[in-house]
Amino acid sequence: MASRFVRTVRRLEPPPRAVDWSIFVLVVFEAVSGVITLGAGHPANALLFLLHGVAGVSLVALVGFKLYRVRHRVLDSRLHDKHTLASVVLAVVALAALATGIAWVAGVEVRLGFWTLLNVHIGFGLLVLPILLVHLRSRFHTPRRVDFADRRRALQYGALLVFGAATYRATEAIGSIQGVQRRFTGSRPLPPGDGNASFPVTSWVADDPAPIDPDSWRLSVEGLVDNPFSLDVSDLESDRTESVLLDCTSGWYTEQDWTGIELGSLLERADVHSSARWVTVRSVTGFRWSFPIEEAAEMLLATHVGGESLSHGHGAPLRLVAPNRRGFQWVKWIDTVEVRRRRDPAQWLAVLVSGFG
Ligand SMILES: Nc1nc2c(c(=O)[nH]1)N[C@H]1C(S)=C(S)[C@@H](COP(=O)(O)O)O[C@H]1N2
Ligand SMILES: [Mo]
Repeated sequence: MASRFVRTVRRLEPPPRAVDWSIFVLVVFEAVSGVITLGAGHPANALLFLLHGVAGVSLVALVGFKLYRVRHRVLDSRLHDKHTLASVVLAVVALAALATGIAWVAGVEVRLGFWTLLNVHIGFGLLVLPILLVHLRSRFHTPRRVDFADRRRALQYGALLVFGAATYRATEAIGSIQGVQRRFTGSRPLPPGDGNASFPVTSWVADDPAPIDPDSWRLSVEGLVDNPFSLDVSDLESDRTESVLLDCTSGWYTEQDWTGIELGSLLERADVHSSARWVTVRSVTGFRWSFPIEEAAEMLLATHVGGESLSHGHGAPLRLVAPNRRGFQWVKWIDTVEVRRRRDPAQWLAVLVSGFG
């Protein structure tokens, strides 16, 4: 019985070079799709999250074939060479990325201090591709046509995909049996509650400004406008309340009532040029994100959450509410709205380094 199983599995194993190159292709796909999903908050992107998961499970099978094949080279010290260590590090990091991703989908609840399992998955995931490139420098074999051009290959890859999809679905089912709901982004709901205290103060990397003095704070609306102007705290007339879901890449979400002013009303007052296409919303810390102007016009600059004035940690006196955008784009402690022709190219760098030094 067991040996029959092993024989069946071995029949599904593609030849070594095909396994190795498939691993490479899937790792590149996982790295790229993983990074893209971080910025994807709209349900129209749900397929990308699904493919990322299915490809991850398929990788488990391929990595299993690979490790089984090279086991002697790792376990027998006489077969070691100067590249063995890097290969072992690669195996450990790749398995950690796969295991944490799968555990997250399965609903496992562990926290490593400040970090959720999803954060840890992202961390290991980002390491895999660079280490794999180092590994390839010493273990490179050009792909050969004969390893791929074979009818049997199609069957093997078909089986791999079915395995990936079925196992991914089963893993999700395990999560939901445990009562862990997830959005298409993978994020889990926080316990229900309203207002400042009901969701964590979260910063993308290191942003942590001193509380903002309401007497000296100004909001400046500038850029491609005929009528630049600035407001102080007493000018903020919050008149719109909306229930909007905030979904952080750390893996949690919360739906809150946000009250504030419509960004579009400020743009109207500023009289934007016809050449304007983007709006950058910037924090006192330099942290910023840009949005297409039509989308930005619908957004809320919030002063209140759940009927309470925003706390400092949640972005007082003014923070962006950006529906269908990931949490890191919900800029806190806003002091500038800049109308532009193009997207701000430095924003990725700004969100990563903001708060350091
Ligand atoms: N200026 C600034 N705004 C920011 C951040 C930041 O680090 N700096 N973090 C973002 C991230 S990652 C998230 S998830 C949300 C979290 O909002 P909260 O702290 O009110 O929960 O704020 C976003 N806005
Ligand atoms: Mo976040």
